[in-house]
Amino acid sequence: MPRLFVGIDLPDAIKDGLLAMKEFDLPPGRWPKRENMHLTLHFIGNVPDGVADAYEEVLKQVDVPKFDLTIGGVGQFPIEDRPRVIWAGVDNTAGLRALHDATGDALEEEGFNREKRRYHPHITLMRYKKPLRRGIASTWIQEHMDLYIEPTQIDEFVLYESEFTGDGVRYTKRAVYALS
Ligand code: 2AM
Repeated sequence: MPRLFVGIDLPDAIKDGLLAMKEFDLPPGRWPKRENMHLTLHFIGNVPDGVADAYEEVLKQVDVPKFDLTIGGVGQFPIEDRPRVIWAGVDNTAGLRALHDATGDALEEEGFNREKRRYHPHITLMRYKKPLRRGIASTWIQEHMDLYIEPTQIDEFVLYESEFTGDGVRYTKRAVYALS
């Protein structure tokens, strides 16, 4: 069963900006490979081949204009507890919300159950198998709070397939959809 998610492949300028922060004063964890860096719109998970085909098809209906993506600030998940993930923030602009809503609506037509929690767009930078001790990342987070990467145009979105390989996770593009 393919494991799917819908997301945005980040433009080079954003990947460059984020990779420039890859510093060694954070405890070692897993930082995504350049080619894997993305923004998730909807995590789908494992679905039968027929459902994957239906999702792939229905996403062609999405008709949303190109928009600018702005990166700003960093944070952790869970927010109040021992972090498992350190992320870069993404401005939840009208353009991004339009794409998030339209892709969610399209998938729902084929039976997808949308996440009930509010969408909190973020780009995962560091991931820890074992949560860090409380406070251990807070200095790094405070130091990088002023992260800002200029608005960069997004002109497509992607249906990704995620595969576990001996060499870690690999995201392949099952389909790419142009924005209008
Ligand atoms: P994350 O980076 O914040 O963990 C592929 O797994 C992508 O889908 C990741 O960017 C991941 O976000 C996102 N995702 C959202 N919900 C998920 C879930 N329940 N399990 C795995 N990945 C999830």
